Amino acid sequence: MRTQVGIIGAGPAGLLLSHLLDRKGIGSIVLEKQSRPYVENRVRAGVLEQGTVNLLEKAGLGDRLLKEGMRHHGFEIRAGSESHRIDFDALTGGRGITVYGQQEVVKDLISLCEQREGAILFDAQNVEICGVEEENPRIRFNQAGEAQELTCDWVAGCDGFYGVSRASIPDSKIKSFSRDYPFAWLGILVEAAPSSDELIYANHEDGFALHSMRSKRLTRNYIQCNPNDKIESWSEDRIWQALHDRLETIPDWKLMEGKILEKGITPMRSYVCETMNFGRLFLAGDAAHIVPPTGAKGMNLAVSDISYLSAAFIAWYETNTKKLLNQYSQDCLQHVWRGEHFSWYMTKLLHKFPDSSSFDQRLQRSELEYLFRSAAASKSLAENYVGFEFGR
Ligand code: FAS
Ligand code: PHB
Repeated sequence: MRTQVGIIGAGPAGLLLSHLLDRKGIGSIVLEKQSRPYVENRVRAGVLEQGTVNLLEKAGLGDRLLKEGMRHHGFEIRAGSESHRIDFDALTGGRGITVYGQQEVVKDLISLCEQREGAILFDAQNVEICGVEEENPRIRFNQAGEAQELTCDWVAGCDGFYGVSRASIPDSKIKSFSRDYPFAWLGILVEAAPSSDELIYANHEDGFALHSMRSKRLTRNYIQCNPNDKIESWSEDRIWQALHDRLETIPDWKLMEGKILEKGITPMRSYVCETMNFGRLFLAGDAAHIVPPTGAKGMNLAVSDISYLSAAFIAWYETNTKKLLNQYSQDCLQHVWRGEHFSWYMTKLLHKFPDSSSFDQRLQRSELEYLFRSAAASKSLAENYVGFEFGR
């Protein structure tokens, strides 16, 4: 098999890259180890930054997104008995976020990519990247028990944190930066109407909680839990009790319960791989970096990487220049580190750190008090949350 760009991973990064290249007549094949139903039903991110919405709309993915996506103009932070609204319109001159599940973006991208025969190969097992430093790298894999080999000009590693791409770069060429947090998030998808028009983040003495949503009939709630907790040790009653305790801290507000459709525990870590490219292999999205979801940056950073990588590949094929390819890592990492810092800031601000000293606890309380009374502090948080323009 032969294509111009071999893409590993059919998540938001890999699928968006394939679609953006196709719009410029550049061929690609996406190799995905899971099945199509698995990929389309995996519940993950929920918040699209302004820049992500703009890019998806420009790329012809605006229909369902603008019809079914929920445009939000702010969100609420609760701490103690206080509540503070971050007003995007007043603080960012009208930029905002759109709540639209990551799996909906993935479904939209798959239905577009599937219009191209063979663009995505699901159930591709034992993927192995060979010859990344040669002119034509090859990707070996198994599909339906048959050994296959895909020869390409370039390889895009969009296979997430546990994929094979980053592992294909010699350790000596990688500088890793990481931080593990002493907690995880337990998330539930619930058949219930949202109890608020906007997202509510809560800093509570028992731990963090978040009330989010997916539609007028679906909500997405999270609580901080221990990193080693097993989902089986959290009964539905225990989950709801924690959510009520941590979110119902202001008068006359109740969290609506409903049927739990999905529940899971996600570890919390920050990770950055410097460099994001080696030879003809380019990493994008979670394959190169991970953020704690408190800042709603994960998927948006993946889209940001792809805005740079697609521009670099297009420049190569259209003008035979490598300038954008050569500066790909540098372009992405500046944006990635901004996202890393903001995600760490939001996580530090809103979670209960089991080993925090009384001094640390006073610092956290002072940070919240300052945020609640200072327009400058709220403006800084707002501009980071709605995101900065990225890419080319
Ligand atoms: P992805 O991980 O989405 O996609 C990688 C794809 O590569 C997957 O389909 C995988 O099956 C495939 N793959 C892996 N190894 C392969 C191999 N060897 N061969 C072929 N294919 C391979 N972000 C937020 O902003 N908010 C959230 O609430 C949030 N919740 C999350 C919950 C969970 C459980 C996880 C794991 C992540 C969450 N994230 C969240 C982050 C998430 O949204 C990512 O940032 C986003 O999926 C990044 O997209 P990709 O880089 O495309 O990677
Ligand atoms: C979600 O709706 O899944 C969500 C929203 C905001 C976050 C994290 C997750 O910070």
